[in-house]
Amino acid sequence: MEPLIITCAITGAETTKERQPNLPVTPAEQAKASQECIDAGCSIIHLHVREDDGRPSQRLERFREAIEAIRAKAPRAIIQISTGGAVGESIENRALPLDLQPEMASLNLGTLNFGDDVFLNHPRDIVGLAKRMQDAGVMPELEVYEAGMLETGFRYAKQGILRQPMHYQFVLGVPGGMSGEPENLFHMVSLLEKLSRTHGMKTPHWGVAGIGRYQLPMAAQAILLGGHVRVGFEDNIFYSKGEIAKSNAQLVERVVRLAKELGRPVATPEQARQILGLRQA
Ligand code: KMH
Ligand code: ZN
Repeated sequence: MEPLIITCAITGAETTKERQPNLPVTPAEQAKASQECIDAGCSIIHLHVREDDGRPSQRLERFREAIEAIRAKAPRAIIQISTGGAVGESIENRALPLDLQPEMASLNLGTLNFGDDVFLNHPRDIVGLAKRMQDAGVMPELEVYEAGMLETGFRYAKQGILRQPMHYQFVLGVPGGMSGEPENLFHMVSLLEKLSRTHGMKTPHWGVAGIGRYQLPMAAQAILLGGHVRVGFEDNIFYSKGEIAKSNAQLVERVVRLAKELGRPVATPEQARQILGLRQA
């Protein structure tokens, strides 16, 4: 099986220091967390930034500071900026960090209820972001929260809006999207394989981000099914039920141990770049 690519979503836009005191918020904290994660076996840092008071931000300068700090401490890391931002952020602001030409960026393929909010992704905006990414050589990671969004990716690939092979992230467990039950992951994986055959397209790479209590079981299942894994405080703040995780790296370390036990090699950042076909930043 392909080496396992581990992504860590170290900060997110919703998690607070009140709920997770070890959340990295400043560029220095994010750089330290990234270094620990990369040392532990992670390849990709999914990056949201915050202002010093913890508010989610899409400010270009803040992304620049965070990326520079991460590159100084963890030069091998693949940095994937978020174009999702926080719920309610304008699409203009969400696109801003693309100006920094990161190796990867998230691209959300549809609108959904996101807890008590609505996470809006107008088709016009999705296509606009996809074109900007393609022009800048930024590899999109396709964030999908339900099966219709997966099918949307294939539609865009047929139209040439997305390049092949695509790279999907199944985000399972957001209240409003598909949950992290095994049936849902199996459905996503088998649909992805079927659509690839039907359309004669290259089979996309895929990973799964289980939200909250789904993080660990989704990781274990992805290791066995040949997918990739995302962990981190954006999606889950606990190590086990009622026990707050000490660091993002602690969550990465567990996935590395699981992969070793199950006989799946873990990708280095260099291998991850090759598997996903990234251009070097
Ligand atoms: N904060 C969520 C509303 C992404 O990074 O692209 C969206 C999100 C997805 O986190
Ligand atoms: Zn995110």
